[in-house]
Amino acid sequence: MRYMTAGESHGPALTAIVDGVPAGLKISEDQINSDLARRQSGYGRGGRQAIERDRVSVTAGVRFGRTIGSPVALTVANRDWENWTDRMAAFGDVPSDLVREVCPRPGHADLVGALKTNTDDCRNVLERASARETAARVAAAGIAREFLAELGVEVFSYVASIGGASLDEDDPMLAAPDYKPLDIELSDVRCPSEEATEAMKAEIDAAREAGESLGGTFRVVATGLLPGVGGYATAGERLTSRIGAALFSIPAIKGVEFGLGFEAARRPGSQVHDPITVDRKAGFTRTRNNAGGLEGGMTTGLPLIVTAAMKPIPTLMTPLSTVNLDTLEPEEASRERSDVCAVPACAVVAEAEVAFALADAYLEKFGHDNMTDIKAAVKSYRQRLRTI
Ligand code: EPS
Repeated sequence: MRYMTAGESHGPALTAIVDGVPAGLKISEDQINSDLARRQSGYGRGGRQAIERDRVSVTAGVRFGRTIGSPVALTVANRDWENWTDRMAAFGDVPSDLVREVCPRPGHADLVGALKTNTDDCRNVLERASARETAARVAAAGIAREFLAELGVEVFSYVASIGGASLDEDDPMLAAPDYKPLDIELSDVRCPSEEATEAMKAEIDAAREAGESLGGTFRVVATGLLPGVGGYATAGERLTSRIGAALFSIPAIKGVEFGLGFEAARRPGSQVHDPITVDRKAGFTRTRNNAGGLEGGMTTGLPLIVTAAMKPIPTLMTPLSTVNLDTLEPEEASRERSDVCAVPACAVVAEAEVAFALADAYLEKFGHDNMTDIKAAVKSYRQRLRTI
């Protein structure tokens, strides 16, 4: 299962096409819309989210609520488009009063993108490099999430830190973090602790006051996984690299850790690897989950736990210095309307990327054509594992 998106931040709409979707999968528009709303939420978002009310429109591949085995096309309209029709028109003459973006923001794709594409207007780059595109990813991932849910796999996320404020957790690798979804979603920063939520909001307030922006870390957790999904034999099969690449494809992601992550490099082997036990009913399992649910590039059957780090958003209301592309003189970077912090939203996008990578690996193992055959293959595999 793969997706591709198109669309500019202030163009008419974002579009996604998902292919490799099996027939007979139930799709819920409401579920996708609720994920889109989660991605829009979060303390620290800027004025744009007051304009947008992201809703999906499914225009291909689904009939009477079920997939029919053809590519699924999804669209999310940009409500802000009506304010940009002249500046972002697909055709017609360049408006005489058009203000080009010529002061590239350090940390954004503006400068390198403009050099690469030979444009004198960074808007041609920033419109697509904008994280607005991730709305299309979340919509598209609705297909992957429904597929996984049918097979008993759930994907959720929570924010672990914003700036200097962190969630104080017991060792999350001892077992799966089992926070209540409601506690996460009711928090303004999608963090399951009220105390940490308040500390994170205070960091965001201080950053806004100072014209700053903030990054942070979050975890994505997938439960209900079968062991042996992914592969060890070739580079392309390894789920570690596939999920890693998927997460690094999200704008602003600077680090990804599986399970213990970098901490594993500081401990001796006996305190890193997870002892194996066997249970007559459940089959093989582990006494802890330092591996974060992946061994040898395959799922172990324990929850997948992956932590990602997001850098602060490059648009600063107290801008850094840059160079004007027209005059080559030093100037302040442009001050686009922006978010102070988008870590809670980014965690929802990361759920989408993890869901795609897992759905793709499940389809590889259990077949592609239709849900009946896939479920039969999953059932037979489950039975074989229990009879070991
Ligand atoms: C973004 C800048 C802001 C964000 C946007 C990403 O948009 P605008 O320039 O229109 O105020 O709100 O994110 C979204 C629109 C979104 O839906 O996530 C940027 O420069 O990357």
